[in-house]
Amino acid sequence: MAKLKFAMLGAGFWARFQLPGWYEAGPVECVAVYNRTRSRAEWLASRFSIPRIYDDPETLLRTEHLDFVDIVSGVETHAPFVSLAASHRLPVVCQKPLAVSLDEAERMVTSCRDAGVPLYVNENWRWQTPIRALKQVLDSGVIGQPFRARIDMISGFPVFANQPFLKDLDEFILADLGSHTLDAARFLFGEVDSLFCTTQQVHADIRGEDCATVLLKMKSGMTVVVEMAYAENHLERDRFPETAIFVEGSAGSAELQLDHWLRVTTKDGTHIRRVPPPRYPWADAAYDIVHSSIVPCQANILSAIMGQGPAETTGEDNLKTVRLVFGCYESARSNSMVVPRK
Ligand code: 89V
Repeated sequence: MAKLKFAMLGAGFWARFQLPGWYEAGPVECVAVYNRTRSRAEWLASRFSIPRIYDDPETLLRTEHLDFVDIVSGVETHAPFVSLAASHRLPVVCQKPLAVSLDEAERMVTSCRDAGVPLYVNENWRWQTPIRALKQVLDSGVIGQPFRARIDMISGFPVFANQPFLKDLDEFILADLGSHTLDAARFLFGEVDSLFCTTQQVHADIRGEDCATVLLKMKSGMTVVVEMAYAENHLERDRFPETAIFVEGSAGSAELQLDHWLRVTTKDGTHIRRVPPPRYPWADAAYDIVHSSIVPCQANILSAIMGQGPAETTGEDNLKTVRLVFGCYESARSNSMVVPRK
């Protein structure tokens, strides 16, 4: 099968994991890389044998013959780069968070839809092996009808060491991590009716919030609490960046515990198994669970680009998660329950 040719726009921290992720995901070839700082693009190109380097995205798109574009640059570049790819009528895969504001995200999705250009979001959290295993348990019906759940990603990990730009964001943990955890909530439990959120800033030297607590009232009637923190404090059970999830159902409970243990309790007792992610040599061991989830996420997007079936994390789908993220900011600001935009 002929390889799909793509270009990567951005050569920062995530590019060096998303790139090998594409090679695991299917028949692709990265033929060009753009970065504003050319030396970073050169570094990525030499490490992954990418033949051509650009420091201007317009020149890249005018010159190269591509099947799709992968945007891995900073969030402020997502809208202009998506629009650039769309003007070349190329399917475009964009990093999360999709946009700097809800209005901008809405415009990106609408303009791609109107132009008939497929837009996908590299929203990988829901593709984590343990989260998929938990979803299978819920779908099997063994714990009955879920009525309450708690999702937490509370970590003391020094997240700013690898991603220093996160310190400068006015909106931090809900945008960066909430994009993932709220998407996982939608994946596991369906759509949200209304929400309430509080935020805190523990680090003195950052601009945004590094702690958030969200109460989701789901359309199904379920209550879901999502807790997030990057307070860089000392936690006994810190396993960055794993998500712990506890679900109560009418006939039992299911719990995803740290170190990938999945416990399912029904009237017959507790069944315990370990559901670890695959290990890839290119993944950073500290981010294993996240880096490994890049592969099935990109494989799913690739099969859609190749016309072999729908993708889960389309722009349209991700917009529902973006509405939750910005609904949370609105709730925290107004100290009130918010109905996310429809
Ligand atoms: O996956 C991510 O989006 C990362 C991290 C896990 C550090 O939040 O930014």
